[in-house]
Amino acid sequence: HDLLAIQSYNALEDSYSLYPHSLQSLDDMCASIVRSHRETSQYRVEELQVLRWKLYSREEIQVYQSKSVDEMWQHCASRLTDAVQYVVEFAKQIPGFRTLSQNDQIALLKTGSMEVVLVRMSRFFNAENNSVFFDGKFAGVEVFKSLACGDLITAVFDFAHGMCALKLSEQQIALFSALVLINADRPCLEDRGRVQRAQRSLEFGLRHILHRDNQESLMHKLNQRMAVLRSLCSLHMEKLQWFSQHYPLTAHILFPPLYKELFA
Ligand code: CLR
Repeated sequence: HDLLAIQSYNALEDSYSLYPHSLQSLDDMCASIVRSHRETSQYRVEELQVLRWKLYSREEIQVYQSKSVDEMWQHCASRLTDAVQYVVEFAKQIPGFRTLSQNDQIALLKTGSMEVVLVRMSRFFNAENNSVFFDGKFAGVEVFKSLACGDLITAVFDFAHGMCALKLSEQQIALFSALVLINADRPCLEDRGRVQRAQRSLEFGLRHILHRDNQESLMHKLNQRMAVLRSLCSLHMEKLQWFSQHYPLTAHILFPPLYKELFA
């Protein structure tokens, strides 16, 4: 698997973080996840804040809209793949992830990496004018017109809007992202028990920071968001199948290998 190069990283003994016994180790686990999130999130929130005024002009939107379907798909698939690569980096640093078998790591990434990209999208989203940071400027839904999957784009933008409304802190986003990835309900897991133990300690961690922030009611809302994420990702897979049927050559030859490996 070109995907992970998992073999190359240092399999540290991290069982202590799998079973946080004390408040101290729970704090440590949360801190390390927050650090990994920060290191792999491409842009800091403050940086994105100052870029908010950068919107695409009429002419620039025209350029995107006049691209052919397969040209625009190829472009977006490669942007998405960049984002997925950072999520893979993040995953590798989650306590407990690297102690899973390679098969289980890949199974979790196949279903979870796109979901985490969508969670992260809320950081790159301006809910005031419904635009997302894409290729260096903020883009509305119209920029993605030539993909010919308006329903998916609308659903993705709605999701980002809903996430923004929760006004999550970076710590909360980090723990939530980890929990989206480490999910014992995913298909094709060899050692479900191990994933479940990791999931439980992450849940514990998220509860802990929500409690500290006095926002325990968010837990329920975040669980609801998880259900929406699943439906978005199956819609993404449906669109990808549609695209591969109509443009088999682009999908086969020009899509990034990682994109194919995870989603095809
Ligand atoms: C998500 C957060 C990442 C940075 C990032 C990179 C690419 C962006 C993505 C974010 C959000 C979703 C996005 C994507 C490029 C194309 C995709 C705007 C901001 C849209 C929804 C089109 C999807 C088309 C597929 C069906 C191919 O850290």
